[in-house]
Amino acid sequence: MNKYFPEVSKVLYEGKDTKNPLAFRYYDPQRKVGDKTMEEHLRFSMAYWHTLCASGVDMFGSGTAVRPWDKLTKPMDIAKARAEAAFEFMVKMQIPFFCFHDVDIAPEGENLTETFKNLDEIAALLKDLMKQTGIKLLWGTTNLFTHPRFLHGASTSPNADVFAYSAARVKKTMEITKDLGGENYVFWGGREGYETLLNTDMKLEMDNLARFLHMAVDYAKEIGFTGQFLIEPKPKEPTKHQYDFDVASVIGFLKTYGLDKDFKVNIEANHATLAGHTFQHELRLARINGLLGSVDANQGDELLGWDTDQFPTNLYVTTLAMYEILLNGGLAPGGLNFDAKVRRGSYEPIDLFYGHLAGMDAFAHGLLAAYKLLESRELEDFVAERYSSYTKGIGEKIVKGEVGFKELAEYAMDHQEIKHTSGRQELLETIVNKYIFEA
Ligand code: XLS
Ligand code: CA
Ligand code: CA
Repeated sequence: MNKYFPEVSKVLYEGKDTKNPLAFRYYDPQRKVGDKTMEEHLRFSMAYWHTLCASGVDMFGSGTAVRPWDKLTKPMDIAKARAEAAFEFMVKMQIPFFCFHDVDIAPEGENLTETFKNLDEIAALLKDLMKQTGIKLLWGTTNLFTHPRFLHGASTSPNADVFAYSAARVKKTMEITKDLGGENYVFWGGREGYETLLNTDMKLEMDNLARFLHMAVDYAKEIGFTGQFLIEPKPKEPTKHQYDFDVASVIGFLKTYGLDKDFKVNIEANHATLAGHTFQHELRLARINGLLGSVDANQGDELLGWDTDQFPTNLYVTTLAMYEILLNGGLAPGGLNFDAKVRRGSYEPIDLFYGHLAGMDAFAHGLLAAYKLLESRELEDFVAERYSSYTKGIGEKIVKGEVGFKELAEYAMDHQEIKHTSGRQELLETIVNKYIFEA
């Protein structure tokens, strides 16, 4: 496997003092952190769409990326070259998982029959490459947003034929995901939302989205697909408002429609920021509700209001993300999928390696810092003490449900002098920094 990226050999761990730009400084796959190796903690995954398919096209300019298959013209030849290149890339980067949309791996045909035939052919090739390399499928998903047929949405389209067509596509990708041993299946509703309420039956659209997801659950049972179903929240882009706005909206939706036992969430860092939350907030909310399933590891730009899907390099953010993930007991069967693309100006194949390397080292560093932070219990002890009034006296009675307003009012009459303690934010930030410096 040295055909597509001959300029790069396998990227290895060389430690933090290495001068080699193509070596890991922190990611040492077999290094034990607690009772798991780094590889087991982090479960890195490559996103097929960005790494193999993105051309660097933007609203103002055409593609810039130079790729090894540029000279090929037949769509199926390109698809095969991409598949082989994907596995060469993952082997060289030591990435153990990948994720794909149906349209990333194979070109659409003239009709569903042709599209499915193309998919089957490439899926067979992927299966073979997976067997050769031991690389696994983290999740599959269906692209229900690029083609003009989805211009009004997929399962939330006002047109029932689009609902049916979308079902056919999800059914097929689910079958392929099952056949490839995929550990999860993702639903991201890029066009499941609206542009204006003036033309929108919001109630029917949300009911239909739920109907669609129930049908997916039923079909998975029918074919024996046991992977975890994940919903990926995003507040907007491409539509003005998306129903899976953020983790809180998804929790409400899943509970309203009786889907909360069958789904967890796939949290993308950049989507959290678009929703006006920190990445840690979204991870925390999902975790405390038992719904943290997987992560799309990337970052946005603080000055831009759109989804830039950059490789994650911010150590503060990766540390606090790993802190939540460790408290979650890990992500498996989910993982850390680099839903990230190189910048348009980083158009050379080698930039794909630099991008993933940056992200992998940033998360490995975050893991080390978060592990030590948790081991020290400095934050946990502080928080426990901060809420200790609920472990005794009136607080304990509140928690145990032993008092109501009447008893509380009586108690308050006798305890009107309230004593606070400092929140110590600056001290706590210094503690977090200390573990980041030391990792
Ligand atoms: C787009 C989403 C998408 C999902 C999978 O913003 O991140 O790529 O992860 O459809
Ligand atoms: Ca994503
Ligand atoms: Ca994104």
